[in-house]
Amino acid sequence: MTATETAEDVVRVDAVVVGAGFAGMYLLHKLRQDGLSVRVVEAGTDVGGTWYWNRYPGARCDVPSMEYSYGFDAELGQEWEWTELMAAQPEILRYAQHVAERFDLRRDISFSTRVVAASFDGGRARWTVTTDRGDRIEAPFCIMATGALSAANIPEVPGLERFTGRVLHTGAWPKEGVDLGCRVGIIGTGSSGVQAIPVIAEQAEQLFVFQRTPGFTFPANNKPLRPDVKQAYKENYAEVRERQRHSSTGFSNWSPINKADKKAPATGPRPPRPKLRELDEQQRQEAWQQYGFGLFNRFTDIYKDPASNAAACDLYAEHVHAVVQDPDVADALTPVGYPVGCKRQVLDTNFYETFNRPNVTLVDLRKGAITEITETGVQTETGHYELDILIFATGFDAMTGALERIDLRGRDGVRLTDVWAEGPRTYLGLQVAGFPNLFTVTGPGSPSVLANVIVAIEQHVEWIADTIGHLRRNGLRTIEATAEAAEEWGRHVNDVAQGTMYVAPTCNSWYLGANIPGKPRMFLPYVGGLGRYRARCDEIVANGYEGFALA
Ligand code: N01
Repeated sequence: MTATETAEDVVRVDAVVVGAGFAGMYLLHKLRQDGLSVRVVEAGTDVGGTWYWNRYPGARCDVPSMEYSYGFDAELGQEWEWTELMAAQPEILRYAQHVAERFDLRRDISFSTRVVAASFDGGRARWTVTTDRGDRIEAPFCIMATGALSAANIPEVPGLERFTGRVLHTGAWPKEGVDLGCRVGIIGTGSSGVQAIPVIAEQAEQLFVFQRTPGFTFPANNKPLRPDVKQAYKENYAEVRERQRHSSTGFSNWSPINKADKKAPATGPRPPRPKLRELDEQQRQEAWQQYGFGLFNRFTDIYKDPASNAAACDLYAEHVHAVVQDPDVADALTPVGYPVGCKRQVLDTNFYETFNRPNVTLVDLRKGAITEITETGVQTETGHYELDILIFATGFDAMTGALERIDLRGRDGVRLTDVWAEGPRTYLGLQVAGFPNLFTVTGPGSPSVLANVIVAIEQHVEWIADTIGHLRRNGLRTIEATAEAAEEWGRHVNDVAQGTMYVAPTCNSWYLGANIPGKPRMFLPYVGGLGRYRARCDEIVANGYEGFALA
């Protein structure tokens, strides 16, 4: 089927998809395969989503490439050649472009076009999507593949408009690249900042790092992908993908080492693993010597037991001081006052070492906050820093921002921003009560950002496509989450997060919406695990779409 264009320039299709990142691309392919006409609207000039926008120096993935890739097409898995254990942004973008070509996706994508509004007409059971170019697209189904980390957050700092230098955000990096051989300032030391800082430091005349909260970051240990490892994966891809789908985090935990080389499993009950807090000082130091940062994976009590967590934080602080030569800078880089495991794990390459360079200055905003941006730089309570380029590595209005920036109206014109005024409520992260036939991929309340996101995306896309297929086959026009089911799911999302470091009282993270002033504090993703979530979604279907109203 093809899209129909009418005299009033309304494009009519079976489904409209917002966003051409990994979710939007697979949705287009899958729904097309199911015989639907689809129109995808994308703000960028090409596919790739996150990997299109985040081109900052040093941007790369922290999930192994062999598993951070689509699993829906076996041939695609065989033909694509990753070069590194964890791929850099240009390679992931090339992969997305390859997928677009392989499945002929671009012909149904409107690029350089941003969706500004979408509203539901209950009488006709149709969504109308409006873009910044004045296009109107009508479809019974509207799917928001807008990404969980795509609405860039630029904090309101007085005077920003006066700055005569260049202002950039890591999440909207210019395609043509940037000459950084000058005085550069960067605000933010989350995943993006930690990746960018060592690479920018090599190019900049001077780099000023404005840090508000020091984070925990672990060495990425990235390396070229060994041909035999790649081969082993490819030979076993069906098993790897299956294990990914049913795991709690979207990782297969499959080892490319020949099973025959592995030791036979020990028989009898396993001795209990010691807890970090049970080790005395000497044993703790020995554990550090033996495992290094691996210790944080080995002693999982760190993430549940505050005493173990405090012991791990002490060890971490010692490491920072061992690497960073200036003790004052090391102090400033040491996280204090919140537990490890509260914020998203960060992986780095030479982050701490970078602060030993003569052209790098750490500005500790805990000693004096930014008061304003001037014509020539950044003014803090402790000094003025002259800059040519100011980079915001200040993250995103995560999980809800991209949806709330669109004027989204459901049944009877109700606005999403009103419904979510006290915090987002969804059923499974897939639907919002009052918004029939609107689906969100990796929405709040889904495992998404706590899992290998491509695996999470594939589960959502397949569930949505199967649901649309079910409606069409059965002559049903609408599906809508009930308010009760959404409430119940919200309670469950909150309940499973309790007792984890993510919601510790001293924790502030984008998972909790704490990075955006005024955003309701609520744990946004589902921490119950992707495998369990998948099983629940399947069970709901088996029970006749329990919690949804079909009409
Ligand atoms: O954003 P962040 P990010 N004044 O929100 C600081 C994914 N990702 O873009 O902690 C001064 O984590 C803020 O300070 P504080 C990944 O899921 C993945 O780095 O709020 N500072 C913090 O230091 C990640 O978690 C990859 O006090 C301000 C920083 O800005 C997510 O994206 C790579 C400030 C923001 O850190 C977001 O990461 C990159 C202000 N007003 C990203 N406002 C990989 O795959 C904010 N900050 C490896």
